[in-house]
Amino acid sequence: MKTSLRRWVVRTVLAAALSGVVGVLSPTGFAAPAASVGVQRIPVILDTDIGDDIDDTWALGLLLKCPELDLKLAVSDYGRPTYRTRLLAKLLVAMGRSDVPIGVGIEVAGVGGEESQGAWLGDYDLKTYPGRVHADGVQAMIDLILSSPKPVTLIAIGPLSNVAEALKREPRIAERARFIGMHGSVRIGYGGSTNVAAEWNVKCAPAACRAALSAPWEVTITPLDTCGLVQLSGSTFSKVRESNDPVAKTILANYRVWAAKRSDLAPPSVERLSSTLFDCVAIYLATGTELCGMERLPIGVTDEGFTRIEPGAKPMQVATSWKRLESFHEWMAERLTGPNAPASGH
Ligand SMILES: [Ca+2]
Repeated sequence: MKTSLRRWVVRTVLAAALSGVVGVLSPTGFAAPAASVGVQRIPVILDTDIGDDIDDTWALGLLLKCPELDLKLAVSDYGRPTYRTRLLAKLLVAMGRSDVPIGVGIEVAGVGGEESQGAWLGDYDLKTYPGRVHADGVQAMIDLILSSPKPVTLIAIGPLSNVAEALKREPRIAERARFIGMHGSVRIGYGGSTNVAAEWNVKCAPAACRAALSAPWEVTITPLDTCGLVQLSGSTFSKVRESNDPVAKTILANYRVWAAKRSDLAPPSVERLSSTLFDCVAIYLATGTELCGMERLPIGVTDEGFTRIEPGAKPMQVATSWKRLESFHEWMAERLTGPNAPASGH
């Protein structure tokens, strides 16, 4: 190797290492992502009930910080399509990713209530969104999955009305995608309780959840057993709170607005700790599973919204325990305050 070439290689590898894009250990010990050195990114669709609990907003930000993942489409789910899609749009603008196509999810009768991030959303006009807006978000999901050269990962972090509708319209999507969801309660309920619960995303639409979990795609879920234990506090929370990163700042601004409306869900001090960040675990599971204890379990869905281990039900990968929960908190804080993933196609 010529000296000049060798110098260039050394310089490039060093620069890559310093910017955290090759598989070197970062200061907190995590293998940094390898997105910019020819590693294939995973095409992702996010299906979200953003605008109710605040964890979807954290999860969206986290997804934009994962260079392994290439967000191709984000669709609002579980009704209130106008509010949720406007919120998605304004969040993506604030987070510096207004190139991401978004889709309007289906209306769900009877779903309404207060807009807990309405004070941040203001009178934002969806027409001003620079990216593409699909009026039929379900069809956009189907079209993307069927046309993608690589299998799509569908990350679903809400009740599954859109996903069930998509499977009904076009069952072949299950041959072309894998499903990762924040759903259920297998052995643990809310807040680490040993009473299993009819978890919200399942309970709101049990039939839709049953359709999604039993479809013939690879299914991975984080039930309350793992996602219900995630909460940033101490140094991991303050790292995000003190960050000047636009994604972190947008999350915190929305968190404060949301907490003022939702004192029933918000912790006592929003400046010291997060609420439970259920949905962020589904994002993590699209990148890897090493921090979780995974089990392959046959899971059935009852009409009341319980997820039971049921012989004969479809087996799926279930994150039933944490191997290293504190490492997950550190990973989240590091990602949320790190660089944005490149735009799609880069
Ligand atoms: Ca959610």
